[in-house]
Amino acid sequence: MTDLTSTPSAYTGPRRILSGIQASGALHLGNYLGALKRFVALQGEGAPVFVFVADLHAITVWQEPDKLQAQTREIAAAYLASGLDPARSVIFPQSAVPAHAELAWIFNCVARLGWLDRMTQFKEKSGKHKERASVGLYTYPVLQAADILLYKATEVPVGDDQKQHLELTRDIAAKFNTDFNAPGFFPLPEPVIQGPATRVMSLRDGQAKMSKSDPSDQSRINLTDDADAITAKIKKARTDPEALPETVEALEGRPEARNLVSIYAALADQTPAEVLARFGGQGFGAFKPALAELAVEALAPVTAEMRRLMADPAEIDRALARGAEQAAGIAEATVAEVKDLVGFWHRP
Ligand code: AQP
Repeated sequence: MTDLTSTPSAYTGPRRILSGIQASGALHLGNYLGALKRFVALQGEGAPVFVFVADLHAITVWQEPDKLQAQTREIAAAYLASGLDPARSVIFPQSAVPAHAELAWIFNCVARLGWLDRMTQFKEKSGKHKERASVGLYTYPVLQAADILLYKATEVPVGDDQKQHLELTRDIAAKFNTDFNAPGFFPLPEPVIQGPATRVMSLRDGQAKMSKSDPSDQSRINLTDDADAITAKIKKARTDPEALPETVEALEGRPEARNLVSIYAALADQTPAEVLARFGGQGFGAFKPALAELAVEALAPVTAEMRRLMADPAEIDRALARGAEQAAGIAEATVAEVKDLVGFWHRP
């Protein structure tokens, strides 16, 4: 990667927070703790929060056309049910703001092939048959850079897996500002990767990320799981035979134990040290039921509210339409400035 981003940002605009989740449905505990719960916390931070449903990103892998709209509404329902307030935050579907695709094209001409070649997520997602992957899957991080920079976002709350993409966004911003002699035009956004659950791991393998594409449903807690399913999955979660240690350092080399302690901490708004102060010395026979109870308590209201919203999507659609209009106003202004900088023709 180039070292463009080591240059301090000359951007002087206001703070803006932005993030999104793909419209591929199937939200899990990793998305809830690593993304949703944190978006809601940031809502009170004094900077506007933009949260979109990434349906353009979703189609980088095949999506059934008759399901995509419902999946988009489902993510929006998760936003609302988790506590995002459409009166305070801008919630919108990515495809409803055409400027995302427009800026992504211009960024495709700024980003270098070598930069994209290094993206580990493409390698993981395309697997052994990369020649069969869509071109969109390859340029996915360029669209992500457009999503962020259209709104001149300064902070992007994401899970640990998105760190490399954020670095690419910063490189694209820095190169654009340099190439078009516009110092400080785009900010160099900061990834906000904080809290005990930036990387929630699979319940079956403490070395693998909890992910919707894991073939084992036992590996994850879905936001659609009921109390019995959540309890059963936590009970069956892989662990080691030792009792929980007294200190965080002693979790070293025990990935499954670390994962369950981190999940507990994130759900209870505690630090892992606080969790171990209570459970250190106890076995998983005591810890797992406590964790299951906490997970059910935290997720049941979100799941119930999502179901209510999905049963009558008018409320979701109103929030999305309002958000799309607000987002488009800002995005179109940025694209107009970008076109001027690039030198495109415009009506005299
Ligand atoms: N396991 C995780 N722990 C913490 N955060 C996570 N995120 C995803 N998995 C975890 C965060 O959730 C946000 C939205 O993710 P996404 O749906 O846009 O895409 P993703 O990261 O590709 O989600 P999955 O489940 O991991 O999908 P697959 O299986 O397709 O790869 C992001 O902020 C992400 O960091």
